[in-house]
Amino acid sequence: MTAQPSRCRSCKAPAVIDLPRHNANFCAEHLIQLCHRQMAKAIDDYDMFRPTDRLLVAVSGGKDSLAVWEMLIEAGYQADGLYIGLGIGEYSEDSGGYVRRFADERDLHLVTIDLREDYGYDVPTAAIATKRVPCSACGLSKRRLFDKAAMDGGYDAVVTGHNLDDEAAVLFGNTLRWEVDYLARQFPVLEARDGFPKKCKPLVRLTEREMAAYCLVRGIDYVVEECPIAAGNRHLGYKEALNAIEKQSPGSKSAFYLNFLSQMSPLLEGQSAAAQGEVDECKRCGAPTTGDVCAFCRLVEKSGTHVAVPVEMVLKTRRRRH
Ligand code: Q46
Ligand code: ZN
Ligand code: ZN
Repeated sequence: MTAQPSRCRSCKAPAVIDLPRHNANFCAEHLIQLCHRQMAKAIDDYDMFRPTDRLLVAVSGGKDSLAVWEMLIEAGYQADGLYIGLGIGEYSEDSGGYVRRFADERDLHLVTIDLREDYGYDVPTAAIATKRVPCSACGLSKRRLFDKAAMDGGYDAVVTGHNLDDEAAVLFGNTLRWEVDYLARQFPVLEARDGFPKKCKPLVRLTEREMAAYCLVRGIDYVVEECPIAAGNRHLGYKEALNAIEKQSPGSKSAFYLNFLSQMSPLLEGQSAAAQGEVDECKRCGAPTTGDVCAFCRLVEKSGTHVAVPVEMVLKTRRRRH
């Protein structure tokens, strides 16, 4: 007896993906519809933005950020892209190529910043020069430059491609350590305040697997390799742990994250230290800061005068520590 091919729940055509958490299979067309529906629900439920808003999508060249950019354009939003060249060896060269091709093919407006050309450093050099963990130097640079590009360009919100797997993994880590301050800020929308733009994550109801399938059926070419610095980090370990739980009990991952948003988040309102603290202006760049000079300007100062460090050196140092 031959096994029956699985059929789409909506139209009974051959399915391209099975989604145990929805207890259903979908064809390409209905997978695309499902992705759009889930994005629209997140935008609506968390009051992210309106059709007249100008959006700046932070694109890395990976599947999620390119997919959310395309989905927003298709849904009728005005969305430009922002790409930051981080100087992480071949990975950055490749990812920049994917982003530029994506924007060119669709005639979309892309804003680009290159850390080395525009600020005189790159992520591996900043990590060594400031003795920060590379992802911390990288995250600080990205946050500041996303904020600056959005404010300078008069955008209404910065959009990122964080998906359900990303957010559930961060929530898992924050919960394991009961990081109340981080938990209080872990919401798919951060409102604009004190010189920071609004930030939104429209893909929080969609999984990594769903986004990969979306890109496949839409023919979106993206950088498949992860950033080499991410290998072996805690975040990936949390994702694997959650995937093991999800396999045993489909739907657990979305329940863990979405029920946190509906049931725990309201109880944590006002708990964030950042929401309570006094904010000043950085003496050098005018960005909001709690000290005289912001952490980004201090990082640029130290890293810009440091000899350039190749990414391989950062990876070697990490391997020695493990
Ligand atoms: S923070 Fe870290 Fe990512 Fe930057 S250094 Fe690579 S892994 S790219 S999201
Ligand atoms: Zn179908
Ligand atoms: Zn500054």
